[in-house]
Amino acid sequence: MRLDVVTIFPGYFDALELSLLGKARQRGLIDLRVHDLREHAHDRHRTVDDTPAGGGAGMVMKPEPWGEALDGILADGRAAAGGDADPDPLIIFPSPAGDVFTQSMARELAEESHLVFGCGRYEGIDQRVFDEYAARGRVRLVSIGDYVLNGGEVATIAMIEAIGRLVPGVVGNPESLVEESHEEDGLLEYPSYTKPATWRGREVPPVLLGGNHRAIAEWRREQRVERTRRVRPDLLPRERPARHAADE
Ligand code: 6GU
Repeated sequence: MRLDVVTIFPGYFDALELSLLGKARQRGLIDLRVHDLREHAHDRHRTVDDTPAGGGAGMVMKPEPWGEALDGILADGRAAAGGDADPDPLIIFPSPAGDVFTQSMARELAEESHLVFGCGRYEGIDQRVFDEYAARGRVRLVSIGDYVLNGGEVATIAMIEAIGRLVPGVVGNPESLVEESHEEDGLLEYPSYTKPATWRGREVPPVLLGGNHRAIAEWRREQRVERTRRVRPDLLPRERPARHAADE
């Protein structure tokens, strides 16, 4: 999978040299390229922002550096595909105004061969950049949740980690992918324990030490349902609405 990121802070993405994703890059499973937007600003101060048309607070990212950066990546993607059926890359702009990123979206995006992330800062990117690339190909605005970040970088790292680990071969034991929160049946994970059997007077639940695999599986299932009911009831399959006493 090829991933391109456009940002004014390439340093954020050093984190993706670590751990599982870093190894996947070394093994050639993930080809991640980080581009500094300022390389495409040609004035003396390498300006990427300007005041908003119509006035107002904050600054807006200028369209020209974005156009040059994205055109370069798209052209390079076509050249790398060598004239083959080049699947049109999907351009993602992290934005609190986008569709909410979920595990199901991560699964969908993991099927793509080329994703481009455009990380905005300040009050956002000139709208014509979205309009231009949406007219020429596929563009999505994606939010990682209902809170405000200073820019798209941290959101992009979160998305790349969630998507990257679903790329075949990235996670060594594919079984570890299915038993997780938000996978399989949409329930949260069960609590995990290891040795010692007693720590600061706290015991590992005896069922886990009893060797009865059926009982362990049942206990884990109960824990998942109970935990989900307690912290994320919105994730539970819809139960029939409780009948009012007056209906009896
Ligand atoms: Cl994708 N970007 C920004 N700036 N803030 C966010 C976000 C994205 N998702 C949630 N908050």
